[in-house]
Formats: sequence, C-alpha cells, structure tokens
Amino acid sequence: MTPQPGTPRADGYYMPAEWAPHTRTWMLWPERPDSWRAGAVPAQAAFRAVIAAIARFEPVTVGTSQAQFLNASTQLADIPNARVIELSSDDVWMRDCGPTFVIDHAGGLAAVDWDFNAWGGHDGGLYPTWDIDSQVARKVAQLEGVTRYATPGFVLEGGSIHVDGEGTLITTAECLLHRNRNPGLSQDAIETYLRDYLAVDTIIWLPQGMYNDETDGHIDNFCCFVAPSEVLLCWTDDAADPNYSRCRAALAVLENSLDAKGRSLRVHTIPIPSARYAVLESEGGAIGQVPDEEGQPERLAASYVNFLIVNGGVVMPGFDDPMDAVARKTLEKLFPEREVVMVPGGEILLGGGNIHCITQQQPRPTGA
Ligand code: KQY
Repeated sequence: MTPQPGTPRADGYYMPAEWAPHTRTWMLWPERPDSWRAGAVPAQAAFRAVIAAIARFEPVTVGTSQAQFLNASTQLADIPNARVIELSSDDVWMRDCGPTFVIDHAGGLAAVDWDFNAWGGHDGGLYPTWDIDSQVARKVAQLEGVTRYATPGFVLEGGSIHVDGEGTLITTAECLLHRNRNPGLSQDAIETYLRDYLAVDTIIWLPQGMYNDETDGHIDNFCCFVAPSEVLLCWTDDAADPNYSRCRAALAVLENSLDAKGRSLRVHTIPIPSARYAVLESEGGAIGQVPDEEGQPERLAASYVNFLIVNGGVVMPGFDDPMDAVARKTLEKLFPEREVVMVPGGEILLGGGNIHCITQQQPRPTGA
C-alpha cells in the first residue's frame, strides 16, 4: 500500500486524547538480549503483567518474532482479551515505532507512519540498525486496513508528544530539537509537521524531559495531559536531584502557557520515585551497578507519568518504592471514574522505558 498523499489535517483527521475511547492497545514482545537481561525471562513476565492489566479493560494485540510466537502464545494463553500475532520488530517500543492513529468526525481512522531512527540514528541512537522497527507502523496500518500517511524525511517518536485532542500538543525541545532527529529543520518547520499530521494548533515546548532519559527527554516520561487544560508533571523538592531544575523550568513554561482554546493550564504534580540505577547481570541475576561515563552509577529515568489510559482504567508502573502509594493516590484523584491498576515497572525500566513507551492505543472512531 503506497502512503496517502496530502496530510491528515487536510483530510479531516486529528489525533484524539488518550482518554478518548480505544478499540485496542498494540504491544510488542521482549526478546532482544542486549535490551533484556536473563534471556528476557523477567521482562516477559513484566510484559505479561502489563498485558493482563490492560486486557481487563480493552483488547491487546501483541506482536512477536517468529521465534517467540509460540512462547508468547503460551504465556498469554489465559488472557482472553490478548491476541498474539507474528509481527517482527527490533525491540518493544510500540509507542515510538508504531503508528500514531488519527480519527475524523465521520468514523474514519488513519495512521501516521513517522520516520524512525532509533532515537538518534548513528548520532547517539540506541541500536545500530532499526530497519525492522521502521516497518512496524506500516504493518499495523495494513493489518487494520487503514490509510497510512508517511513523513519521509521527518523523524518523530510517539513518546515525544502528548495531545489533549482539542488542538494542543506538549513536547520537549530537548528531544524534538535535538540535532540527531531533524537537523535540517527549524522549530517552525517541525511545528508545521505537527500541525499538518496531528491537526494541532498550539504547541507547548518544555525545555527538557527527565534527567538521563535515553530518549533525549521524551515528554511521555515527564508530563502529560490528564484532562482538557490539565497536565500532570513529575516533581521533586530535592535540590540535589538533577531533575529539580528540569521540573521547575517545565512548571514555569506550563504556568505561562494557554492551550489551543485559550485556557490556562492547571498543573498537577506527581513525585519522582527514589533514584534507581542500572544493574549488571550475572548468572544469578543483578550483581552491581552500571557506571556512566564519569564512573558514577547510571541513574535510570524512573517516572510514574509513564502510564497508559485505557477504557475505564489507568495502568501505571510501580517501583516497589515508598512513593508508589502517593503516586497511585494522585492518579486515583485525577481519574475518579477509572480504576487505577499498578503493575511492577522496574524490569521494563531496565530496558529504557515504561508502560506508555511499550504501548500504542488505537482510538475508536466515534463520529460515524
Ligand atoms: O520510549 C522509550 N523509552 C524507548 C527507549 C528505548 C531504549 C532502548 N534500550
């Protein structure tokens, strides 16, 4: 299927908010040994728990390699709402290599297939080849039989944007303006892509995302919309935490921004869990910390904002941390009509992301 000419906006499509109804959630199955320790066995158990949690609320489609198809099918066999399909990928980050779905007001669904370069290509990207990931969005669009809009020459990951479905988008300059994404494009030219492909009018640029996030500061690990004109921002009051200044810089921007409908934003905050570090693997499991370039243990970008809103629920990561209970209460207050389900997120974090990063919602068009 050749991509659709023109742009989604010109054809009446827009990206709905994550809280709008879904048809399903798409995921990929972990296997890659340089991302997932111990033969990916602990990661597969963690993914299984996420799949089971989401499947309580809506169907989940899980793509696997040919080699993992039977294993995944067996492990997920008792989750009735989970479907396993053979859909190869380089790793598991469906948010980033999968399509961004857009809908119209007449029951239509389409997919945006952004260029993908594994978070930076050969200038700081996270794996050396990404050609299989680059085909994931196209394969999902074909499986669903929907129109696909491609953006040749324009790199974007789904985790680097959040929308309110009413014309506003939030992102970070750290990621979208990074030299390893679209070095030939000005901020204005990048905004034009976002306006044309997602039908947004107002773009709010936070300076940075979470400290040491290997995605170069994806917004979905730092700040998100929780309702029209309401956002949730990671927060720490510990001045020694490298996130301290990042949180304050983001707050200053959010407090001085209006959304596409001219409303001020109400900013809610959620604590950052205690510092967590990458671990070295041995035969027996984790034995030590991975040093960063200065020889310090590598801080992981743990965040409770990396949750997924599903039909009637919110599936959030927990870190076996004293802040888990506070974070859960925060989401329960913000989403009183949804059930908040906390799933262990530590193993997924070791791979470089969390629940939002490994999922992609397919909105249910409601306008027909
Ligand atoms: O969206 C994400 N958090 C992707 C992270 C990729 C990590 C690869 N090791």
